Amino acid sequence: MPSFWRHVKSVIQQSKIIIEVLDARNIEESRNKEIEDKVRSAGKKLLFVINKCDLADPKELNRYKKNLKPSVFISSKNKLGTTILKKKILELSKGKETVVGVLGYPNVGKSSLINALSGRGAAKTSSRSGFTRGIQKIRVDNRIMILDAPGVLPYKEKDESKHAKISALDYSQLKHPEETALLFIEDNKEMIRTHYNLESEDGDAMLEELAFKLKRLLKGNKPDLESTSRALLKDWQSGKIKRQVN
Ligand SMILES: Nc1nc2c(ncn2[C@@H]2O[C@H](COP(=O)(O)OP(=O)(O)OP(=O)(O)O)[C@@H](O)[C@H]2O)c(=O)[nH]1
Ligand SMILES: [Mg+2]
Repeated sequence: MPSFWRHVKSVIQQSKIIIEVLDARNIEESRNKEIEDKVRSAGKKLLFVINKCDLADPKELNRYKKNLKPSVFISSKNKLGTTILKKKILELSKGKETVVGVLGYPNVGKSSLINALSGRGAAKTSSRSGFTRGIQKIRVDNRIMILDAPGVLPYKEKDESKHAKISALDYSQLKHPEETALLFIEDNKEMIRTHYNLESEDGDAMLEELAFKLKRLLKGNKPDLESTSRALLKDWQSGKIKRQVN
């Protein structure tokens, strides 16, 4: 069994409620059905927490608010929604003391969520002996204990473009940045055109135009498409580009 599955199993075993953290900009794609199945078959309660709502399109969020249940929408960055989340956890635990495991893809904001809930940096909380390496236990209040765990990808998923899009794979680690950036542009033309103020219609042309805008050029003033692709995905992953359409 790969080590990340050992973490997942251990977190599920120790918890009564599992929070699956999802990225508000890519809610569906950041769901890990393997984890959801494991949580359900272990008889534990599953709560969806949609994080990074400050970066998402409110209209799209409203659609999910109706359809994805139980769910809480938050921004760990702006500390919005954390009181509602605590209330929801206590509602699920029927007011009793409870242990909540936090799982999800890498980089969706699991640790940030825990910091926002506990009101302090999780980094200050040391891992306790007896726990699987990588899992941290953090007290939120007198009734809620939270387990932080490393991010997990679905077992057989090897989709670089998808992982880059949901920020699970860092822009600097991409093997095929240009291919990934072009797929990303194709799916998000309007958003990217607006953000960078581009005029081109076609995806390839947009990437070239962006290279000139960002002054990412090779000898002879040729556009450096690889470096431009990484720059675009960096801006996306670091939250500079919002989904909001005004
Ligand atoms: N804009 C915005 N950024 C956020 C939010 N929550 C987290 N981030 C950013 O997302 C990045 C990842 O956050 P982490 O909390 O480290 O994510 P994680 O899920 O614990 O990541 P791993 O431990 O690597 O799996 C950081 O750069 C955070 O600043 C949020 O609500 N809004
Ligand atoms: Mg973390």
